[in-house]
Amino acid sequence: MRFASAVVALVAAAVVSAQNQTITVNVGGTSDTPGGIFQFMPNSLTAANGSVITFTFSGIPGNHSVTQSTFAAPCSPFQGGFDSGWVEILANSTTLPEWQLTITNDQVPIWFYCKQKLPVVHCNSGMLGAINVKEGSANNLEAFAKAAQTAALDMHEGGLVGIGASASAPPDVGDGATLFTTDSATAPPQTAAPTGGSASGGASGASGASGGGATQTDAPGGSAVGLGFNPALMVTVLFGAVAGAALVF
Ligand SMILES: *[C@@H]1O[C@H](CO)[C@@H](O)[C@H](O)[C@H]1NC(C)=O
Ligand SMILES: *[C@@H]1O[C@H](CO)[C@@H](O)[C@H](O)[C@H]1NC(C)=O
Ligand SMILES: *[C@@H]1O[C@H](CO)[C@@H](O)[C@H](O)[C@H]1NC(C)=O
Ligand SMILES: *[C@@H]1O[C@H](CO)[C@@H](O)[C@H](O)[C@H]1NC(C)=O
Ligand SMILES: [Cu+2]
Repeated sequence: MRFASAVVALVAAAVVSAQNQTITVNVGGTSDTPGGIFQFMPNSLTAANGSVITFTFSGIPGNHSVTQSTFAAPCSPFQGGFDSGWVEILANSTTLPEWQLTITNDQVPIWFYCKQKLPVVHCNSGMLGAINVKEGSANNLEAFAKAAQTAALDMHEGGLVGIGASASAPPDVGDGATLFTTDSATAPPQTAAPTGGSASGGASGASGASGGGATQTDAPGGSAVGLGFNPALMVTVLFGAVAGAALVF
């Protein structure tokens, strides 16, 4: 049932077009959002060279990324692909961090996903999208989404410059959010440096404000928070959820 509704949601997704326009994609929903937390809205776009896509991290609370993949490996980074890093937004945040991506080659399809793994792999849950998919191609969003449901997650870092699209700066997180460029929750060993990520130094350099995350020692523990948060923050998040529910009911 869950599978069927996910596919229906993808088929029904709006296709947004732009020529030298600024288009906005919302990154992450809330539990009230139709389609849920784990999605990009819209998830299918057409954008010509020079168009700027503004990814607005709209899922509050949330902890999401915009990471380029290939069609063939939906939940793994494209070597030399773009990567926003994880943008963590706490329940009490009132700011919506943004990240601008400019289309540099509208002739290549661009596939992207969220590389958050807690409490479930967001990519497996449908948090993915596509730009400039060729009409009629078998390599379409529906096929990509289907493959993503069982694809292995790879959280290696990309850079600012991607294939077919590039950013000139990391996400602007302001005061209300934190940018993570490595996964401090489990501190996985870096087995290999990503190759071809020519601007990754710039992205890493901007992560200075996120050092607090490195002090976290909790095991991920498969928490049910639903937003990629550590157990240490569950209390805050649950409290917020209860408070929110109290307002609704
Ligand atoms: C539109 O995009 C093209 C391709 O990048 C660029 O050459 C042109 O200057 C842009 N036009 C405007 C008005 O921004
Ligand atoms: C938001 O919550 C965090 C974590 O509980 C806290 O550290 C921060 O001070 C709060 N910020 C505001 C503006 O209330
Ligand atoms: C967009 O830019 C790429 C890279 O320069 C180029 O190959 C492509 O033809 C351009 N698209 C159009 C419609 O001109
Ligand atoms: C957000 O995700 C990053 C990457 O997984 C992680 O390092 C960080 O601890 C997460 N933030 C919270 C509050 O769990
Ligand atoms: Cu996500």
